[in-house]
Amino acid sequence: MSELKIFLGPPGAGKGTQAIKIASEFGLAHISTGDMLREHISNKTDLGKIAKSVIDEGQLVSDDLVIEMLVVRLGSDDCKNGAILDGFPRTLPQAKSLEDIKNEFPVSKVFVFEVDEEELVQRILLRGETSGRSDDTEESIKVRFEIYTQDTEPLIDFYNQQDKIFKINAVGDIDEIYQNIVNHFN
Ligand code: B4P
Repeated sequence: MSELKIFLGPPGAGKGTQAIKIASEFGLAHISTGDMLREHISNKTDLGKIAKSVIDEGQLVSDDLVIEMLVVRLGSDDCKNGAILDGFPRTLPQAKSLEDIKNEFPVSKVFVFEVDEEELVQRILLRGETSGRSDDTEESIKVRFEIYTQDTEPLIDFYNQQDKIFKINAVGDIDEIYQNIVNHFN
């Protein structure tokens, strides 16, 4: 049985930043569906060609494609000790797809990253100056926030009903936020 921890939060909340550090600390796989999709785009795969314009507009890639990509990834050897899911699930159908594999990959905890919108916009625009990410634009950010509220935020209720939510104040010093997650990780 390989437990999954989910990092949930709006774009720019620091999920990726913390997931890399925590995965290394606990010897878990770090699975970022955003990173995987960007890799498909740069390798110009069929999935990458579909995903490119969707991501640039700030929309979500279709559930079927992302779910299939994730399930294949979970089959890798490095997921045997468990994994951190960074950016998945983002919709109810995605969350339900994890229920289908819960005997092998149960979700044990969901960390919700809380940051106010003004701070998020600043972070993403700052990152956009150096990352070269074509979705870090004001236009795309607006759509990404709307989609977060509409499609992803309801997952907090979904996992609250299973008593799996732990809220993290994700504003402030990166090392302090990291320590707070470590203290409540298991
Ligand atoms: P992601 O790659 O997941 O992008 P994101 O939501 O913007 O989060 P990200 O990980 O980049 O931000 P982070 O909080 O780490 O997704 C990109 C796109 O891919 C989506 O819009 C969607 O189109 C598609 N996609 C991905 N998953 C999908 C799915 N499951 N279903 C459908 N489509 C999917 O970091 C933000 C910045 O803040 C960084 O620059 C960091 O340095 C900085 N930062 C972090 N912590 C900080 C702190 N404490 N103080 C100040 N700055 C901080």
